[in-house]
Amino acid sequence: MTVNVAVVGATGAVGEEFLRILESRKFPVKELKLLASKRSAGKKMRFYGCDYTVQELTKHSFQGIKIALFSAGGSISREYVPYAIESGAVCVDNSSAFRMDDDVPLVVPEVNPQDIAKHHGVIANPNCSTIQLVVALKPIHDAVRIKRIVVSTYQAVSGAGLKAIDELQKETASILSGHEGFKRNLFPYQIAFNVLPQIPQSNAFLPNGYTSEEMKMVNETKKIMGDNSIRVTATTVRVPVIRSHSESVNIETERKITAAAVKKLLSTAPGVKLVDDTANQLYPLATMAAGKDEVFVGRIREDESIDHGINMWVVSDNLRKGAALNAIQIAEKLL
Ligand code: NAP
Ligand code: 3JN
Repeated sequence: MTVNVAVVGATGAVGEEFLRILESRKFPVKELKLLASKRSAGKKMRFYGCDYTVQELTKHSFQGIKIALFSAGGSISREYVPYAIESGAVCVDNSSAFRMDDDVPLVVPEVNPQDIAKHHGVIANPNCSTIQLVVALKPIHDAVRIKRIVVSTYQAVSGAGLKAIDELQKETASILSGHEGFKRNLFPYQIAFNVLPQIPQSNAFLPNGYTSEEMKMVNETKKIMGDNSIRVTATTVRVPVIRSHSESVNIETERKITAAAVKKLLSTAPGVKLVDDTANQLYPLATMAAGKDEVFVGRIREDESIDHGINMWVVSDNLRKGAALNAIQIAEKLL
């Protein structure tokens, strides 16, 4: 069976990845519709060696569409997902617009595939930092129950879109060539050769002092794991890396689990690639995960400051498993 597919936000960092993954996974596309803003209408994008013309998104864009992959931000999803559903499409939405709605499944296929069936026309794709965290932690939670998670992220600039990649590249080149006065458009401070403890870059801080990215990780982790009792705290940080988010993760479990047992569990866990050979200086890297599908886990060791604690290092390509791949895996399960 082949189906008509629409990609909303096709010209963006996630949109471009959607096309690559639809193609490489041979998703059964009958007709493909590429949608973006008026600015990009008429632009050509390649799919299976052919040129496809980007069209302006309107409320009439979804006639005949079976699967709509949304990745153009929350306000676009809030406005256009209802039109897509009305036209008979099932939407997989990459934005935070519906993630915490009770009647919208928030799905990572390795963790809670059973929730897909509960959808009413829209399935939410979690935040990239949450996805890689829960893929790594679900097998441990199932084995010994996780009581508390403390996570700090090191997030690539591509998480903030194509303009952010451009700003890092241009600012780096400008600094290296000795020019002064580079004009930033996106990040509040220099991102080249720097580390910014603020994500997103605008309107980030909430009354509790956390950023919205941090609270997404807290709330989404509980919803996907189906366990509100897990305590989660997060610090999200932008680093001058183009692709792949890295995370330092500390967990406290109800029952004791050794580092060796965690390695054994994760060596066969779905979607996980264990890279943990410290004798040979082998551990996950952003460069290792970029362009790959798996969540890479390593540096697994017992937290010697508490009775039942584990530390680990978790890395994944934020545009693939963190966004486009996870959404397409959901769509595959839908079909
Ligand atoms: P991006 O590179 O800035 O691309 C934004 C895309 O949205 C472009 O295709 C843009 O089209 C389109 N767009 C903007 N305004 C539009 C409008 N009025 N009507 C139609 N299309 C419009 O951003 P990105 O990194 O791809 O991310 C896009 C969204 O995906 C984010 O805002 C977020 O909601 C979601 N996202 C989720 C995750 C995750 O963690 N799961 C990760 C990254 C992003 P033009 O070319 O016409 O401007
Ligand atoms: O900054 C990152 O690394 C991830 C960013 C994700 C993002 C960016 C803009 C809007 C989101 C998201 O997925 O939560 C959103 C949003 O839809 O709220």
